[in-house]
Amino acid sequence: MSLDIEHIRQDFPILKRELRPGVKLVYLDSTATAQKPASVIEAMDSFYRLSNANIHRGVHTLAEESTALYEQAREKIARFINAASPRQVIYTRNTTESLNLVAYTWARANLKPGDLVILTEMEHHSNLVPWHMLAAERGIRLEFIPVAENGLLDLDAYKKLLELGPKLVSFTHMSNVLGTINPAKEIIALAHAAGAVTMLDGAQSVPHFAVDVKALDVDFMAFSAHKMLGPTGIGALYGKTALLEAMPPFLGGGDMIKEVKLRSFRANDLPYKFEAGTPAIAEAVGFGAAVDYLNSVGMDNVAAHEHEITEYALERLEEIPGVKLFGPEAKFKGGVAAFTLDCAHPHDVAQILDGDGVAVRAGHHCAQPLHEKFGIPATSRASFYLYSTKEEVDRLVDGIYKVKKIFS
Ligand code: C6P
Repeated sequence: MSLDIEHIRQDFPILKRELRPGVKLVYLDSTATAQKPASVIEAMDSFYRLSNANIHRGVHTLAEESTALYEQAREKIARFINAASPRQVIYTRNTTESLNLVAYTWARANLKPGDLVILTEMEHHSNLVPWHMLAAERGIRLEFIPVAENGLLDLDAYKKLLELGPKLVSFTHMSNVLGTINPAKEIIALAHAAGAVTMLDGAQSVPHFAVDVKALDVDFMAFSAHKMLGPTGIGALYGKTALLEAMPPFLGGGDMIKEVKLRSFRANDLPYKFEAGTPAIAEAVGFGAAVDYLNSVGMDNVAAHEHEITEYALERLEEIPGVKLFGPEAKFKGGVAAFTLDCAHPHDVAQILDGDGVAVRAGHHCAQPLHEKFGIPATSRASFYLYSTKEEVDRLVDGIYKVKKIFS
C-alpha cells in the first residue's frame, strides 16, 4: 500500500470512536460525507478563537485577518482544481447550490423554450430537479445519456443526442451509486464540438482524484467541501471567466453589489457578484485546511489507495452468495460499492451492520431514476476514502454474512 493508513487514521479523531462498548466504528459512508482530520477542526476552532470577524466590511485587524483567511482558502481551492484564477471560484453552500446557481442564472439568461439540455440517467437529484423546474417554467427539453447494464454511459447514444443541437450538457464526473467515473474529457470535447456549454458535477470526483479544470476544458464545475474532508455548509462553483462575467447575479444583498440606488444596483466583480450576504467564513477556512490536508497526502496517492480498497471490496463482496453488485468493474470505478442482498431489504442490511458498528447508507441515494432503471427501489452502499482499510471491508463482509444468517 502506498499510504501509511495507520498514520493517516490517527489524524481523524472520530475514527477512534467506539459506538458502544467493544464496538469500534467502521465508517463506510464517505460518499455521503467524509470525516474530518484534526487539522480542519483546529483551523476552524482557531478562527473562532482568534480571528472571527465579518469579511470585506471592516478596516480593523480582525476584519482584515478574517478576510485574508477567507481569500487565501479560495486561492488554495483554485490551485487544487487548477483554475487559472481564484476569481473563477465562487463560494456556495454545496454542490446542489452550485448546480442551481447555473440553472438560475446562466440557464435563465441563455435558454428559451424548446432548447435542449442533455443530462444522464445516473444523475443525482441535484442535477435533475433544477432542470425539471426550468423545464416547467421555460419549456426547455431534457434528454438523457443512457446508462448501460454494465454501469457505463452509452457514448454512441450520446453522439446521436448531440445531433439534436443541445445548449448544455451537464453530467456527473462520478456516480454516487455505481461509482462509474465518466470519461469527462471526451464528453466535454464532444459537447463543445456540437456547440454546447458543459457543466460537471464534481461532488464525487474532486474529493477522490486529481481534477484539472483546464485540462478538462469544462465550462462549469460544482463540488462540496464536506465530501473532501472539509466542513458542511460550504461548496464551490468553478466557471470560465467569460461565462461568469456575462451571467446575471444569483441572490441579491450585501457583498454582491458595487453600488445601490433606491431603484437600481450595479453588481460587483467576480467572484463577489455571486456571494450575497455574510458567507460561511469559518467554513471557508476549514475548506482551505481540507485542501492542504489532501495536498499533503497527494491526490494520486488518495486515488491509488481507494482503488486498491475498492478492488478488494468488490472481490470479497462478489464471493457472498445472494449479493448483487451494481456498477462497472473496478477499473472504471471510484470507491463505491452499492449492492442488494437477495434475502433482506437494504435498510435491514444497513441496520444490522450498524449493530456491529459498520456505517453504510441504504436507500436510493438521491438517484431515484437510476434505481428505477435497474428495477430496484434501493441499495445498500459502502463507500471508501483515504482512511478506509481492508480490515474494515472484512468487517462489512462479516456483517453481511450475519444478515444472511438472521434472514435465512
Ligand atoms: N450525495 C450521497 O450520499 P450536496 O448535498 O449538495 O453536498 O451534494 C449533492 C450531490 C451532488 N452530486 C452527487 C454526485 C452527489 O453524490 C451528491 C451528494 C450524497 O450520495 C448525499 S445525497
